[in-house]
Amino acid sequence: MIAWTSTVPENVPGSGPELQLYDSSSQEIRPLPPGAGTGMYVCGITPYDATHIGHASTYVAFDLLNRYWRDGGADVQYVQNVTDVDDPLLERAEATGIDWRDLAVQQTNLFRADMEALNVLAPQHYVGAVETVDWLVPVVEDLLGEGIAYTVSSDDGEPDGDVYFSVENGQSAYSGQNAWYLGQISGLPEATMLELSAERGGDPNRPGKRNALDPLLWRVARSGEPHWDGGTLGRGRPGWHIECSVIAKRLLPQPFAVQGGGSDLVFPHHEMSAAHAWASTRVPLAHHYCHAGMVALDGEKMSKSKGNLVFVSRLLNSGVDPAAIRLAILAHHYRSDWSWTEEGLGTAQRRVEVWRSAVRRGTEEATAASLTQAVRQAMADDLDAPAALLAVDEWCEQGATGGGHGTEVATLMSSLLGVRL
Ligand code: 5CA
Ligand code: ZN
Repeated sequence: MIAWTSTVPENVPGSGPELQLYDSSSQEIRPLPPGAGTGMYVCGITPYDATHIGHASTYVAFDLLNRYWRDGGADVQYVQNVTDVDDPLLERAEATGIDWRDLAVQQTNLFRADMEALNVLAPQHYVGAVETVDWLVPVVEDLLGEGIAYTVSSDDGEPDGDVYFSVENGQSAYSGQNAWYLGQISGLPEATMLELSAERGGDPNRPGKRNALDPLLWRVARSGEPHWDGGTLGRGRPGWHIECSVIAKRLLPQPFAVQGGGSDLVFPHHEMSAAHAWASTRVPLAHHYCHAGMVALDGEKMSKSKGNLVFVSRLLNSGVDPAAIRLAILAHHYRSDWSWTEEGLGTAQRRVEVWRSAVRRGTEEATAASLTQAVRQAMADDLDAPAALLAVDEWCEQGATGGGHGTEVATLMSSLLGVRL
């Protein structure tokens, strides 16, 4: 699958301090270990609906990381998936009478256009689940062979042969340093895991499973559902967590630096993706597990049933400046949960204007250099975009007094913050 197109950030002279980044697994802000590299896997969309501001906020968060690494001269390896076959996509296609493949293509195209408008740097590898079934089947076959996965047959009306990952065998089969255990990534108590599993695509109550939390690796073919050749698994389609786990470890050196996504993916998705990768290779999937906060609308969780989704494409079509959308997002720290409001967008629109005229006025060379340092310092501190924005605001008020160096500041804004004025 091809990604979207993006412009390589212009070089800003000098470089910033070492990045301190929050890791959900250790619950600490800390630097990446030496030699961790700059590989990043960010969980992509399930393309059944347009990109809402919550999705956009998550991709903008990881774009800040990408930009900070690049600013330090790193050759960032960025991989993102598209969950282009999964229950929500198939259900939406069925409900709207559109072929699921067409729906996925339409929505992925819309997502690409949104990412381009928001100036999010493209991944080097943009991979659909349906492209990777051949990668995944042997991994599941091996897990079955080792007794870490098992097939379910039960008289619940479902066909026999769905393959599940055994969390118990996954954590007891290998021990020692770095060994995966249930809770390693999420740190959650089991009762919460059970609730989240039911809410987020799991099937804790399915009869025949060894442990309620065991996630699906391979779903054998059902009539009316798409299916692929699964070798000894029989025809079927992949489970969700194994998809990301297999794509990530196939395209990045394991362990890679950062596994990312929204905080709704901490459990079960990232917990189980890490479990699968560890069970297959006895190597951790990633060094840091990073999560962006959830975006709501006017204080209420954005949800399809409430119909309160704010789509990026709709904002763009109504003439909203993409730089203002980006600034409205960046006004919140990436880890905080926040609400999209008209007021927040209004503030961002005014900010764009103030920044534009300050850049036109220009600044002294030394003032541009100290602003650059302040922005880098803020970004190195767990990607503190709100602090970076305040530093720029202050510069607009006090530092943009002319002097011919406005272009340097515009480059700083666009290269590190992705804000194209
Ligand atoms: N395809 C899977 C990941 S493999 C998925 O979660 N798709 S998604 O379309 O539901 O979400 C795409 C990305 O946006 C994920 O990283 C998810 O964590 C993030 N996300 C979803 N809703 C929100 C929200 N309200 N606020 C912030 N991020 C969100
Ligand atoms: Zn994922």
